[in-house]
Amino acid sequence: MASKLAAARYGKDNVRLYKVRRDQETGVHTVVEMTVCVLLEGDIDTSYTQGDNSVVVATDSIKNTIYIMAKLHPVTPPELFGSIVGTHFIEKYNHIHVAHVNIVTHRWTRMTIDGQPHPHSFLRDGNETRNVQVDVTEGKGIDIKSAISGLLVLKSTNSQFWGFVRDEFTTLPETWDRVLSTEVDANWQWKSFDNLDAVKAAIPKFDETWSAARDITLKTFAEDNSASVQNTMYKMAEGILAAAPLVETVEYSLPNKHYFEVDLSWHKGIKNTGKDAEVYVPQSAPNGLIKCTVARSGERIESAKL
Ligand code: AZA
Repeated sequence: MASKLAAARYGKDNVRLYKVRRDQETGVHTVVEMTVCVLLEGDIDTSYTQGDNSVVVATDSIKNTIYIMAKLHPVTPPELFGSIVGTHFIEKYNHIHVAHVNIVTHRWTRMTIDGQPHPHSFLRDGNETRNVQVDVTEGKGIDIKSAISGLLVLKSTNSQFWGFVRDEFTTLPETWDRVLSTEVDANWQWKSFDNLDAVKAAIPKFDETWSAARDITLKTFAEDNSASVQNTMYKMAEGILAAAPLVETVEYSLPNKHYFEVDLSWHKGIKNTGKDAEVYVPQSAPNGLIKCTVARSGERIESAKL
């Protein structure tokens, strides 16, 4: 059978990394924990088609390189560290042309003890992560997507959903007041950077934009009297585009985590629906899943890219 290798990339996934910075004067420690994936592309086809390992930088060496880079360079902001790691691979190996670096940064929030920030103790306050996908392409530049993932939120009122299609398949009642809960997955694509120096010139923007995106997401969620998940997420994305000029597109992916009313009238006529609803049943599945990509031009992005 005639066949050819249509696409190939390889590397090390789930590289766990922790770095501490010890301020010698104050004794204050700062810690970062991340999970890194590096996948390489280039003139590596013969390793697949002919068993030619001379073109393979072993995935073990890729893992070692991540630790060496973390020791020699800052690991924050993750957009910078991803760019440093990716640039290293395309510069070090002539036959490697693209490096894809994914970094998930886990939360370690400084403890407050007796009202004071503790110098060396931290807590995991939730499963939310800060993620980046950095693609470094020889001769093209550095493409960066930054993300918030796993930020679980709920509001107990100011969410409506009515006016939707009603036909012979519809059972969902219209509502003017419901519980709204979702786990925020938001990402923003930066304008392409020419090289590592261009990324370095933007260093302060990465933390600022992550912080602004998180604040805008939470403020919009809390303050919008939501017509739908669709409408509220669009307002969030518009807010991020307005706040961050170097960002080209913003994407949201929001599960609608349903909380159903439960009729308890079978027990002594208890009222627990409509305006009397207090006890609800959180649903684990199925859930709605609402996605969008918002761009500056207003042009619709092909759905295949979602
Ligand atoms: N959007 C919502 O906000 N709520 C819903 C939907 C929807 O598309 N469908 N059912 N409930």
